[in-house]
Amino acid sequence: MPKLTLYHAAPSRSSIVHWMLEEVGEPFEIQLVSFKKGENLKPEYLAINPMGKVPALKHGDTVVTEAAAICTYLADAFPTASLNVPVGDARRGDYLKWLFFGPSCLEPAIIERAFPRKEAPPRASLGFGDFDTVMNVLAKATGSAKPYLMGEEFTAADVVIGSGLRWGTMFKLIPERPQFAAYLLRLNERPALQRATAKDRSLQAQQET
Ligand SMILES: N[C@@H](CCC(=O)N[C@@H](CS)C(=O)NCC(=O)O)C(=O)O
Repeated sequence: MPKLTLYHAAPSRSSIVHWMLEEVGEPFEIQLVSFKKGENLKPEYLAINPMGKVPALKHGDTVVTEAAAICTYLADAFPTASLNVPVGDARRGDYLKWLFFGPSCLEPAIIERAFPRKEAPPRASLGFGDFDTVMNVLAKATGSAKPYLMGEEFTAADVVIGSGLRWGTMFKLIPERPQFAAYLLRLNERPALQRATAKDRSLQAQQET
């Protein structure tokens, strides 16, 4: 079995993958990358991710970067964990839509809210369109989630979208909507998320020493 290593800063966007790995349930190692010590910009790490960012995942000789891509990869690589919608299943289109919606719409909308530009580019030129539309689309999707985005089955799409919504809620960057609150409550009940969050707390102390 090829070894799984997560390059991680706790907590950060790599916490998305930490949660995903806990859901997958295969053994994995964590290699902490300290931003404070500049480890993400050292040649050894740039050889793994030339972007100088976490997360990165090593699976045997395969290296994957970009949180949503890693979640998609893990869900497909470990199908027995039932976290993907396989090729050939008609629901895969919707599943991939949510996996891409995370980094291409939800995250940029939140960042735009956190650091508004003096002059906002025209809506048509922004991939995420506008903040309110992103929130409305997600409120509709989470409001009709039964109980998850893809129905009864929890998938990698919930890890990606759920992480974005959790993060935006934590920093009060997204509006309070009953649909978001109910969906996040369901996600917070997942033992894998609870394990990853608890582990992140102790890792945070460790990585700065
Ligand atoms: N597009 C990347 C973004 C990763 C990212 O921005 N990671 C941050 C942590 S939240 C980072 O490594 N920051 C360190 C830096 O840029 O110096 C992804 O989705 O994985």
